[in-house]
Amino acid sequence: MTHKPKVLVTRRWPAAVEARLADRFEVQVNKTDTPMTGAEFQEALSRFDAILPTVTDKLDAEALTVSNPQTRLLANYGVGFSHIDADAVRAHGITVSNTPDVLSDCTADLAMTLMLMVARRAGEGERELRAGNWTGWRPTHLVGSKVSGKTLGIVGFGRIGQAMAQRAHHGFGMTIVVQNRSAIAQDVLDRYGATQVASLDDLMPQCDVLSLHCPGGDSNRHLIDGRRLALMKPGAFVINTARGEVVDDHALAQALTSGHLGGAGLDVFDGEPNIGPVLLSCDKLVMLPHLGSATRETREAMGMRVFDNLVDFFEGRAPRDKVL
Ligand code: 8YV
Repeated sequence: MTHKPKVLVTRRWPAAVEARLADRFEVQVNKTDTPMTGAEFQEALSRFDAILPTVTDKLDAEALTVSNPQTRLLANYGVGFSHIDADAVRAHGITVSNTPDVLSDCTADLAMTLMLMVARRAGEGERELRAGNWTGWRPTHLVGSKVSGKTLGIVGFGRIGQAMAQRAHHGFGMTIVVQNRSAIAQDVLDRYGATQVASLDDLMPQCDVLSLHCPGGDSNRHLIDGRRLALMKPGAFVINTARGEVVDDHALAQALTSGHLGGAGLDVFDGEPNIGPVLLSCDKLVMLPHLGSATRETREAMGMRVFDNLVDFFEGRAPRDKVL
């Protein structure tokens, strides 16, 4: 690199990563702790060689309506990139990279957390105790469902889906059934004693727990809708650590309040951080504020992975995690 490329970090990152970036690049960090607006992105696209967005940065077609952008790379801090308009970046010839692998363990850990909290009614129990309403131990109090040995349906069998299968099958003796848009090699399925079904409609009736690990975006919007939820066994659970738009909130709330579903656990929301009132009133719902990758180790590793992609790109190679 002859000159230091100009790089925009759109939110505060772990200090160690900000320092590493500053060694190698001319870095500007948005320190306001509020997401940037579309107009701010349009301005940034004309000034920075690379922008390092997060899931809160809506780089939609409008934000990307610029002529001759200076920006050549969007090095996304995160694995999911459905907040970036693929057609618009292709039209500009902008490269996009993400941060796979480094967050699979922690995201799967959080999906397990939600599954266990929901099945064992931990959210209800905590709320009851804090409200001072616990009257003491009794045999029928907050009785949940056993998870060990049950059937887990996984939608999307990429790295995170497989990390979930690893935990659920080898740790909890769960039977794993998967649905994925392409065929999964038999030796990969065998690692988790998993079976792949042909369609989502085939998967739904088989699961005691359904866990989502597919991409978001328009093509998967409301993949889990009222019709599909009705195909699930009575008392089944739904866990979403993927993207909010994959689940139809109203259909989910309806399936919870009618008693058809036994519970649900959500880490992601359509239109987050705004949570639909329809969800807030559901008792059998555990909700977390998008914490999937939120550990010190993972957030640092994600930043280092972005750094590696930047170095690849500005040394003239394809970024190792190029997705567009
Ligand atoms: C991140 C995530 O926290 O990587 C993803 O796709 O959803 C989270 O792990 C977020 O995307 C950061 O941009």
